[in-house]
Amino acid sequence: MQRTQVAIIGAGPSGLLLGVLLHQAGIANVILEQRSGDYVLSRIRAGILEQTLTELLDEAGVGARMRREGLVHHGIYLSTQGQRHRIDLSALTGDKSVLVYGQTEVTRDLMEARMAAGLQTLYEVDHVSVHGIESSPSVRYQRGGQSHELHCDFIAGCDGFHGISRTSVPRDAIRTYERIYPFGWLGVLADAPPPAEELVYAQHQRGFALCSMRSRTRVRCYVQCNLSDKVEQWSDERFWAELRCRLDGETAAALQPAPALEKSIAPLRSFVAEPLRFGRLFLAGDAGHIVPPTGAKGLNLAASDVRYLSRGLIEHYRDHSDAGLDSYSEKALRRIWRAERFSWSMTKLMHCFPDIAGFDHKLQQAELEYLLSSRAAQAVLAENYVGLPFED
Ligand code: FAS
Ligand code: PHB
Repeated sequence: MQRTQVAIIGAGPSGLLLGVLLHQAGIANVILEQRSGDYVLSRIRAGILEQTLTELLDEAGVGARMRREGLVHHGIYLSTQGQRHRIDLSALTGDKSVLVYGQTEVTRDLMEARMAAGLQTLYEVDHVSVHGIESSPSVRYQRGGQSHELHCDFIAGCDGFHGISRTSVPRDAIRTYERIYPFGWLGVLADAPPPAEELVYAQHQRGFALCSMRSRTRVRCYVQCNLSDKVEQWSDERFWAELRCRLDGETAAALQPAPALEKSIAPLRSFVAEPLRFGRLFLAGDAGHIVPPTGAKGLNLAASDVRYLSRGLIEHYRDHSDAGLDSYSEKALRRIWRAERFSWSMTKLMHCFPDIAGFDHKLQQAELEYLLSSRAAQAVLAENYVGLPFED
C-alpha cells in the first residue's frame, strides 16, 4: 500500500515549496502533478518576489541562484499624463525592497532541490481524486494506465484555481467570493533591455500598461486588452506600438521592441474560498485564492499560505500540537484579504473600466493625483507592495 505523511496535489510553486520545507523537517511527502515538469516550467507567470518570499526560499535552501541573479528594486514608477513618477519603496518602508526573479526560475530552483533530495514527484498523473478527508485521507490517481491510491495523514491542495481540491469539498462546506474584471492582460516576453531600471505601471485613457523585466536583457511587458481579444489579433508590431502609446515620453523613448518569445492573454479576477481547511485537506495558493496581477501578489500570497501551513504541519509532527493547523485558515485568510484589497485597489486605480464615466472617472483621476502628491498615500502603497509582515 502506497503511504506518505503529506500528499501534495500540484507541483507549482506552492506544492514544490511546501514539499521542500516539509522534507527539511523530516516529514515525508509526495507530489502529484497532472502536467510534465517541462510544461510546468513553460508557464510564464510572476516576476516580483517580496522579502517574505525570498527569505522563505533562503530558509528552504534554494535561494543561492535567486540571490546571485535576482535584481533588487527599491522603487517603482507610476506613469500618467505623459509623466512618470517614482515611488521610493525603500524610503517609505524602512529600507524594504522587492526582488525581480521570474516565477519560472523559482519553480526551477525548487524542482532541482526536490530532485537532488530524491523526493517523489509523480508527473503526468490523471484522474486525481481525494477521499476520506475527515479522518483517513487518501489520493487516488492514474499513471501510465495504472490506478493507484496514496494513503496519507494530510492532503495539501496546491493544484491552482482549476484544480480538483477546492471542488472536492461538499458545496455547503465552502463559500466563495469573486470579482471578474471586464478586461485581460496581454503579456509579451522579449529579449530586449527594459526601458527603465525599475518597473513602470502606466495609466492611460487607452488602457493600463506595465513594463516589467526578468533581467537587464529580458523584458516582460503587458497591455490591458479586451476579454474577447485573441493572441493572434496582436502582432508584435501592434503590441509594441500600443505599449508605446500608453507610456510617458521618457519610457516610450527608451522602449526597444523585439520579437515576442512568449505572448499570452490572462483574464483578471479576484477570488477567495473560505475556509481553507476541510478536516485533513488544506488549500494553499491559487487553489484557495486569485488576485489580479496588478499588485504582484499572486505568487507571494501562495508562499505565505505555504509558510503558515508548513509551520502547522511541522508543529503537528514535531510537537504533537495542532495549534498551527487549527489556526491556519483564519490566519492565512487575514493576509489573503489584505492582498485582495491591495490588488483590487491597484487594479481599480490603474485600468480603464469600460463602464465607468463621469463622476467615477473623475474620482479615479483624483485618486491617482492624490497618490502622486501625498507621501502618506505613497507609504500605504509601498508597504503593501513590498509585502505586509507575517502575523506570527
Ligand atoms: P499554480 O497554478 O502555479 O500550480 C498548480 C499546479 O497544480 C499546476 O502545475 C497544475 O498543473 C497542477 N494541477 C492542477 N490540477 C491538478 C490535478 N487535478 N492534479 C494534479 N495536479 C494538478 N502572480 C504574480 O504575482 N504576478 C504575475 O504577474 C502573475 N501573472 C500570472 C499570469 C497567469 C496567466 C496566471 C494564471 C497567474 C499569474 N500569477 C501572477 C499568479 C501565479 O503566479 C500564481 O499565484 C502562482 O502560480 C500560484 O502558484 P500555485 O498555487 O502553485 O498554483
Ligand atoms: C511580471 O514581471 O510578470 C509582473 C510584475 C509586476 C506585476 C505583474 C507582473 O504587478
